[in-house]
Amino acid sequence: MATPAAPTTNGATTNGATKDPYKGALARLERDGFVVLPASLFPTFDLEALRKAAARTTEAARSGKWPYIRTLPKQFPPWPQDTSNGIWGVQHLMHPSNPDHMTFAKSYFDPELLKYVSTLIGCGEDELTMELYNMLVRPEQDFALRWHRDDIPATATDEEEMARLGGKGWHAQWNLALYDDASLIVVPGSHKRARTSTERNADPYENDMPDQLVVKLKAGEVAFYNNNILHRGKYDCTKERMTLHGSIGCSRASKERARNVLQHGVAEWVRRWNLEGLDEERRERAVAMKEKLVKMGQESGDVGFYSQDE
Ligand SMILES: O=C(O)CCC(=O)C(=O)O
Repeated sequence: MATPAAPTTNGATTNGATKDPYKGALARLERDGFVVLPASLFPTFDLEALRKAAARTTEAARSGKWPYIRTLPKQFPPWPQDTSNGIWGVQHLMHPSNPDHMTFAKSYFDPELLKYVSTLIGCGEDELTMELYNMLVRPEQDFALRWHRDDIPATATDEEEMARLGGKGWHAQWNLALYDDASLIVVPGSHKRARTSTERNADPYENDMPDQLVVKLKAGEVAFYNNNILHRGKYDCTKERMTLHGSIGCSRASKERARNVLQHGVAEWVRRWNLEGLDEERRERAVAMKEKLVKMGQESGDVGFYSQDE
């Protein structure tokens, strides 16, 4: 009998079944709804520089000097500026008024990352569209997000869920942990099916959902996940967290994607961004990706919010 293939962290198998790491990652994303890629696949990520930039940006956000923030206890945009309960995220890392924006841009437009993104979306590299680059940070009090799918409301019927889950997402979303991070919790496989009655009827903050899995990232690892997998965030205020939270789309994406992206307010500044300072290897492609985002903003008009009051 043949020896079963031994999966490696990046989804490749050791007996030759899937030698292409990009396709291996895609197979795992499709099967489980998420895939964790080791730091060794991204040798040009400069973790030290990113940590320093992240610390400066977080400090500016906590002290009121950076206005683009996710404030407690709100889960979805728009976030009020009231920081009395603290923050759990920092928005728009690549905004030109952030002194560290180029350090973040260098990692966002990383050529190796873009190869994974392109395979995971199923989209040519020339069709990639800039979307969002934010950071999820340690709140100053314990905090949790409810179980959710990013773009399918909890009120959706089984049929509505299946209709949305059956369509192509046309984007890739990832968490790049700058410190070890065990905040993201998913139900593997739930990106392909409607919620079970247990999931539907569970407490929105259920701590023990059947089959739930904590995505444990070591510093430098990248988790790509389907943003409509059933998931939540649970944050321990004693544990440092600086996790870069990015998404990239494809020019073939629909209006629904435009709302998901533009509700964060990125169109308001991206037009003014000239990407000066980005190295030549990244710059040309980055400019093309940015132009597609500008176009999305111009064509979409007022997109509203996914869940304004939560
Ligand atoms: O904290 C995380 O990693 C998950 C964040 C999340 O679920 C969200 O922003 O919708």
